[in-house]
Amino acid sequence: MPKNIILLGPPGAGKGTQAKRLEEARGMVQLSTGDMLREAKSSGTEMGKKVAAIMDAGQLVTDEIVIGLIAEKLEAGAQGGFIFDGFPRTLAQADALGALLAAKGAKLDAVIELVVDDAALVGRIVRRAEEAEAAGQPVRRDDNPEVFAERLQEYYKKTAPLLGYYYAKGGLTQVDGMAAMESVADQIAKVLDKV
Ligand code: B4P
Repeated sequence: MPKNIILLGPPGAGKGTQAKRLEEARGMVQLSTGDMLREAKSSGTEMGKKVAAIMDAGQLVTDEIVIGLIAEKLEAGAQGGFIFDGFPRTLAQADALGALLAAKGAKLDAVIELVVDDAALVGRIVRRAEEAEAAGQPVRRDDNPEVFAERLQEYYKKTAPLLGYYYAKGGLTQVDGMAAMESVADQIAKVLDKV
């Protein structure tokens, strides 16, 4: 049975890291709106030009753009189910996702919150930037302490309300995102095995 899940959590919580592991381990399909937007940015499309400055400032891209990207990807379907990584990030996006899934006769099977404290988050982001630089790879323009502070503020203002939204629907499970990556993956596997 395909399982559709959301990975929720602040920037740098490890949503992308865990989504990639789930793709490999379970044949699920990762839908990362962050990756989709970065791809649009680097390919220089009209949409990419529109979103570049917003992302570089650590703010959220408009609901309309992001919901459009997800709606397109859902069309293709996924045998193992979808991992929504970085989506939804607002209540409007959460409502839209519910409607899109319902229109396909599908539903959400789990919403998993990766819980990580703010100090650890900024440490991870700074480390990622340093590692990329040392390896001669491009550094994400939003991976620096100043922009990160804005990303975190956006999270608490616009995304954190989703925790109560999904909790009220009875579908929110917290996992300890401060643990080592392997251990976070084990915790997520246990949640998925139960649904
Ligand atoms: P995203 O790409 O979603 O970026 P993120 O939240 O920073 O990443 P994530 O939580 O996946 O962390 P990761 O695994 O990489 O968003 C970027 C921007 O795109 C947003 O600011 C916004 O502008 C825009 N955007 C995206 N979606 C949107 C939406 N729906 N609506 C509007 N705008 C949207 O991990 C980070 C680091 O931690 C890595 O270096 C990793 O190696 C490390 N790490 C992971 N797990 C660890 C662990 N357990 N222990 C130690 N380190 C760990």
